[in-house]
Amino acid sequence: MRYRGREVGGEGRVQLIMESTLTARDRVGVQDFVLLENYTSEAAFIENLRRRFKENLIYTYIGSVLVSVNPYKHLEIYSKAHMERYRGVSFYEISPHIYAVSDNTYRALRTERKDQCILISGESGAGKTEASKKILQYYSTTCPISDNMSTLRDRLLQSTPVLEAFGNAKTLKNDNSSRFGKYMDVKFDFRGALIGGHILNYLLEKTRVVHQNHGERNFHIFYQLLEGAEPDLLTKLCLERNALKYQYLVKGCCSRVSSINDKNDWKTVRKALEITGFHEEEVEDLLNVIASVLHLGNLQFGEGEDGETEITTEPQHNYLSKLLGVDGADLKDALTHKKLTAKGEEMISPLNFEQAVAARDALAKAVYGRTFTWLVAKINQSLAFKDDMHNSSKGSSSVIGLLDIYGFEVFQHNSFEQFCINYCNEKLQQLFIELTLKSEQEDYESEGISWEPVKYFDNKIICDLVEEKHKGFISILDEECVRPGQPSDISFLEKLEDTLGGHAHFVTHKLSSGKTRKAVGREEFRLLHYAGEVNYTVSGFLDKNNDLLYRNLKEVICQSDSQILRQCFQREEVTDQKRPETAATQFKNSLAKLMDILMSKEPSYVRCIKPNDAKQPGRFDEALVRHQVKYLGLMENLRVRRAGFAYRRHYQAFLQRYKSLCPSTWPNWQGPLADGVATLVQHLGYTPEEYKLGRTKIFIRYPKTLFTTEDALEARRPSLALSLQTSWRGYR
Ligand code: AD9
Ligand code: MG
Repeated sequence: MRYRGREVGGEGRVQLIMESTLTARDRVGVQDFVLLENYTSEAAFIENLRRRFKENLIYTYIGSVLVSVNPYKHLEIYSKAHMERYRGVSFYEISPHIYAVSDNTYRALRTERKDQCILISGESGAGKTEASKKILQYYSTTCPISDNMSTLRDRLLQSTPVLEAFGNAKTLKNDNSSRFGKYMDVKFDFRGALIGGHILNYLLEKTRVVHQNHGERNFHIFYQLLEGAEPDLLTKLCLERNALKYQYLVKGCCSRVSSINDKNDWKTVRKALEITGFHEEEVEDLLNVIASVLHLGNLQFGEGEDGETEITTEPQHNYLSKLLGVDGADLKDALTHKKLTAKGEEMISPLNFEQAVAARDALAKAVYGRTFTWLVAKINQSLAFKDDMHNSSKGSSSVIGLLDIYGFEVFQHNSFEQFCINYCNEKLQQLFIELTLKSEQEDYESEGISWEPVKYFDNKIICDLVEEKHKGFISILDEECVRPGQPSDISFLEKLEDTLGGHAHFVTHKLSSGKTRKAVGREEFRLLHYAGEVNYTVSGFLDKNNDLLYRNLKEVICQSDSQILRQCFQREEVTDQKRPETAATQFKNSLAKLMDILMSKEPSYVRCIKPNDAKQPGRFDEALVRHQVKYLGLMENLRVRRAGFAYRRHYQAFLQRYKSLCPSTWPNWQGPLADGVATLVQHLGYTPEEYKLGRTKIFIRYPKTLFTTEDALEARRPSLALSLQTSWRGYR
């Protein structure tokens, strides 16, 4: 086999040649699962992954899908020299890499002039965020940059540490777990130069601000601030350096993590804030808000002489009103009373102890959550494409979208947050099915190509269970939240049982016979997700879905001196009598919009696999990997890929590109396009086994066939072939 394209040199070429010899193949496996002899065997699939993993070859293809196994150690494969090796080189000419996917997507954007997206999926800790960072680094380093956007490169890269500081945390699954979903558009002008970026963020796990499970931490920024800030700054924020002093930081009993250096990370984040365009006053304002959350956590309540709840920690209250920039007496009132409107009249009623604690926590969550959204908006301003400066490229920009969401997760106790995260993963899996397994097979059908269908599990049934109108999980939850009377988490569970009782993927204690193996507690329900069974504790679902913040607390914060808080809490919200959308419905709607965005683009996939639960290098837990291979549908993916055709093109495009290789089609073919393509491939010597002609497209079975044709084109017209390097995508 001859390898075409630019000189890849160095390790890339050596490895490629090694991989093509039999002994090396025995040792390092095959770089594309399509080449596996026993491709229907799951054991052979896993053995191939294992061999490669042991040799530090963490990337393998299934056609154009990249499978990535987390090495849990630094590998010397991400240098600038490595990036250079992948530039302009087709998929199959060089070892699999995240840079190959990045480059291929970029070239597809340029040659096909269609927006692209890269969807990164896998469970918590599988390496999604790291993969998305590598892609961003690749574009920032290798793509040209628009003249008057010279700082964009740094701003794009530095947006990551900022968002990770505020939106990531240590969980039991991952020391740097994303607790928000992130979709980022990287924008290019018509010449392929970087011109900007835009981030959409999805549902931050706000509960973490006030509570962490054992072995977990709050968001990184709190610890970074306490460890890294200069003494003067801490004094100004009325903080002590010791994280153990803060109630919101001690719930998980794990303020220090061996893999994390909070002090260094603080320096990185401070610098990153500067680079991404935050002014000194804004940073000051931001840190005031962060510190005020910590003081809120230390605010305590007791019973006053009149029997009413009152704040018993006066110093904390003073710090708080100073840092929030609000009137102390108003804040005190709002934390211990609620304002109700009954029959057009306003009434003030005192909160009992539990209600005051809940109001305090709700304020902490709202302040933090909205500040996070503000942060994303600020970063977007700094990455914004300045349209007026770029009149020449107006209207002709294109984007590559990067999706890095929170991965599927199952803990000992799972609540509303895990429900949302896992639902989000269901949606992403559904998209994968729609766009690969299903559409691939539909394409054969509509083109009239004979085809042995591949069976796969379609998780649409679970998506419907969650989101169907009126009888889906979220509808039932929303209805229970507004029901008059005394709705509770338990009454919600009963409603679920009544409505979803017969569903194959829903189980409760009462309904548990035969559907699952593990027991379901009386206050739990179980969803049989595509990625595994998860028991959810129903407690807290109603409150978290309502996400209620008393109106009088909002009123106080609206009047804050803080610019950030005034932008986050606006007057209209207090006066608006309309009931806001519940958290689950907002999330559902934002995911639906996200799916539309992704569907409008040409997708590429990175499927991340976690090799062990201990976060350790070198350990490959076969059972764990097998489970992921199963639920990610990788075997089905491979079967569809193997049984089918690696490449397809509309007749017009195929003929246009290769017509110069055949005297009968050059310079112009006059007859029907299908006949022209048939004449061309006959001249090129394609065997019937190698290709099929559909209604509108030619289907080519093996990459080799196309490589040979590309080689012929290159030999004939070297300059043209290089400039038009085919974007080599299996699922096109
Ligand atoms: V979660 O759903 O946000 O909880 P991710 O994003 O899938 O999860 P992440 O990318 O954060 O996982 O990876 C977890 C850890 O694995 C990282 O902090 C690294 O320590 C490690 N990792 C992941 N990918 C790589 C890699 N390519 N090289 C080295 C890696 N280490
Ligand atoms: Mg992540």
